Amino acid sequence: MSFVKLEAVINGLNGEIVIPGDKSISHRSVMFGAIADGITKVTNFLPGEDCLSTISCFRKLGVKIEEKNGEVIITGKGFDGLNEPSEILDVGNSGTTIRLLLGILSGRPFFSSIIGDQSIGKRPMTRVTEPLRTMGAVIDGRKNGGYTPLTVRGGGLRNLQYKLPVASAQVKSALILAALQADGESTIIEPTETRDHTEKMIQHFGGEIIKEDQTIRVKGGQKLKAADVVVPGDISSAAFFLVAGAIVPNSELLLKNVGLNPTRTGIIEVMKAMGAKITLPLNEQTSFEPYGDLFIQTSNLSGTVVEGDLIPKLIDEIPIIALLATQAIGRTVIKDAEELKVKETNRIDTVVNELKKLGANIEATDDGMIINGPTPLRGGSVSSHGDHRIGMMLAIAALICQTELTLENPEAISVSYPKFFTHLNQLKNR
Ligand code: SPQ
Repeated sequence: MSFVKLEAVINGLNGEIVIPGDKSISHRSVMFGAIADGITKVTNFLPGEDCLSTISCFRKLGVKIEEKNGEVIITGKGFDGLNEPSEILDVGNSGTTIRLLLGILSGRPFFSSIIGDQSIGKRPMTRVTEPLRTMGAVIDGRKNGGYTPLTVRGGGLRNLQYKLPVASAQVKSALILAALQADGESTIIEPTETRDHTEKMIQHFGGEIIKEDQTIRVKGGQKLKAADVVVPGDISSAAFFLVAGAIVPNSELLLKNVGLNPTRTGIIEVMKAMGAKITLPLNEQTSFEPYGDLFIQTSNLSGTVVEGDLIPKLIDEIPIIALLATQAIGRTVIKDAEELKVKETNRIDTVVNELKKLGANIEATDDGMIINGPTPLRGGSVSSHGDHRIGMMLAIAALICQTELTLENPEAISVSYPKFFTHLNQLKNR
C-alpha cells in the first residue's frame, strides 16, 4: 500500500490558485457532446480519472473524442450515432458515469455491459435501474440489477411519471437522459432540489426542459445541437482550500474561477454561518453556469447545524465540513445526510473513524455526525480508504496536526483533483 507523509504548515498558507474544472459538468459535457449533433469543444475539462472513464466509455460507444492541450473535442452524431460496444464499458470509480450512462443506454436499441471498480460494486443501482425498467429498458445485473456488473438492452422507451424516493442529481439526470429518448412527455419530481447541471446543459445544447419548483417535464424525441462548453472550477475541490484557509493560522487564499451554481454553494452558506471570513464573489461571471473568485482568511469559527434542504447543496463537502467543525467552538450537528453511506465509501463511518484517530471529538449518528470542538489534532496513520474526498480532507487535516501524518492510498485523490498536492505545496509559506 502506498502512502505519503505530511507535515503541519508553519507559516500559514498564502497565494492564489485557479481551481480545476468541475467534475459534474465535465462528465456532462462529454455525454451531451456525444448525444448532440455536431462538434462540441470543451475548455477547462477536468482530466481526473472519473471524467477520463466517461471519455473511455463514450469512445467504446463509437464517439470520436479528442483531447488537446486541456481541451476536449467531441464529434457527436445524436443519440443514433451511438453504436453497440464490442467491449465492456468500465466506469472505474465513477458513480456519475454509471448512473447517467444507464439513462442514455436505456434508450439505445442495443446491448451493453458495464463494470466498475470495487467501490462501484457496492454502490446501489436499483434507484436508477428500477425506474428505467418501468420505462421499458431491459436491465440485468448482480442482485437483480441492483449492483454491477450490469447489462442493458435498451430502446422503445415509454415516458415516465416518477417521484424520486431520494434526493439525487444522478438519478434525476439518468431519468432525464432516458426521457429525452422516450415516447411523449415525462414528469420527474425531486423531493429536494439537487444540482441542476443536466437541466442547464439541455438548454445550452438547444433542448427544452421545464422546471417548476421540484417538478421537471421533459419531452421525448428531442434533438440536441452541439455547443461549446467552458467548464467552471469545481466548488467541491475549492472547498478543501476554503477550509484550509479558514483553519490554518496566518492564511489568506484567493481561489479563482470557482463555479457558483446556487445548487452547489451550500459550503459557503455553512462556512459563513460558522463565522468564516469568505468574500465572494469577486469578478462574478455568468456563462450558462455562474463562476467567480473566492477569498478566504484564517477565521474564528463556531459550531452550527447542517440539515434539511441544504444537504444536497453540499453533500460532497461534508467530510471537509467535519474537519472544519473540529476547529470550531461548540457543537456542530450534521443530519439528514444518510446518502453519505452510499458514496465511494460510507462517508459517515470513514470520516468519523479517521478523524477520531487524530483525536477529534466526533460521533456518528444514523443520518450524519456530531462534532464538538475545538480539538487539537495529533498526527498518526490514516487512510483515504480509496475515497478521494476522504484523502483530501485528511491531507488538509495534516496542515494543523501536532505531529507528522501518514496518509495511506493518496492516489485516490486523482479521481477528482490530480493537481491537489501541487496546488497545496504552492500555497505553503516557507
Ligand atoms: O460520481 P460519484 O462517484 O458519485 O461522485 C461524488 C463525489 O464525491 O465526487 C459522490 F460520491 O459526487 C456526486 C454527488 O454526490 C456527483 C453528482 C453528479 O455529478 O450528479 C451528484 C451527487 O450524487 P447523488 O447520488 O447525490 O446524485
